[in-house]
Amino acid sequence: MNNVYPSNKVKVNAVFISDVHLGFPGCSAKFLLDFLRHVECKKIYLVGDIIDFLYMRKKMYWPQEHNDVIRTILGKAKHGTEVIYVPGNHDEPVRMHEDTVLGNVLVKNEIIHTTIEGKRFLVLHGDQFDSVVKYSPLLALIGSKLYEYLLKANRAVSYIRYQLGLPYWSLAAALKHKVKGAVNYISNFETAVSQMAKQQKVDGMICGHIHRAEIREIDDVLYCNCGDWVESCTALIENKDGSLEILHWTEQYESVKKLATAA
Ligand SMILES: [Mn+2]
Repeated sequence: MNNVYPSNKVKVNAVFISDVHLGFPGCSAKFLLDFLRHVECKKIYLVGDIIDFLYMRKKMYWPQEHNDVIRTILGKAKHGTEVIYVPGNHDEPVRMHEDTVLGNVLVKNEIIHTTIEGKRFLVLHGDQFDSVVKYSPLLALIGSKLYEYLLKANRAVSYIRYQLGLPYWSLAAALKHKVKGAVNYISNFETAVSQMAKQQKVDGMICGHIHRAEIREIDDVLYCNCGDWVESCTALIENKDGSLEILHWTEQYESVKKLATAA
């Protein structure tokens, strides 16, 4: 299901976003800002790789839009939204601040989220499975120079498609699905995550890390991945009725724009 939210707000219980990669040129801050401005929720979980310290160690990159993302999130935290920051491997330095509250944002390396229906989900970034899942060319790609070029090409393609009035399409994501090793890796990762959910006796897992949004039942547990804001611009949401759903914000964004022009 893909609801279109015109001028009104997306009202949900909880929002889960991961792999934003602020400080990395591939970050789609514009779409994320638009999403954050449209969403109203009780809780926001930042599921890791929000700030790309790994990239910034190599090169400093911090445009205004990246600052605006931080300001918008802190603004929500100040005005009653509970914000929980679950760091990932690209923002690993934050992990040593577990249980600290930074600007109304609570840092937790992992945390249980209970839905309105009472279902329990373990929330963590997902790099914890890197040692279990066999080496992945896909993960080696994320954050590399090649990935950066790929995303640049992606932006060029997006711009042309936009000019032609075609919907958003991710070159990087499309290529990733074509690489055989990547597909195997994704399924191994999903299996490893689900096994952990069973061990921890939770109803499901919510993670990020592999830049691929998904909600799928695996072996009686619900595997949820928030996706990313580099290629796919996706968020996982818990609706008012407790159901979980993936929002593809580029689609929402375009629908809203079309409605606005039609009006
Ligand atoms: Mn990661």
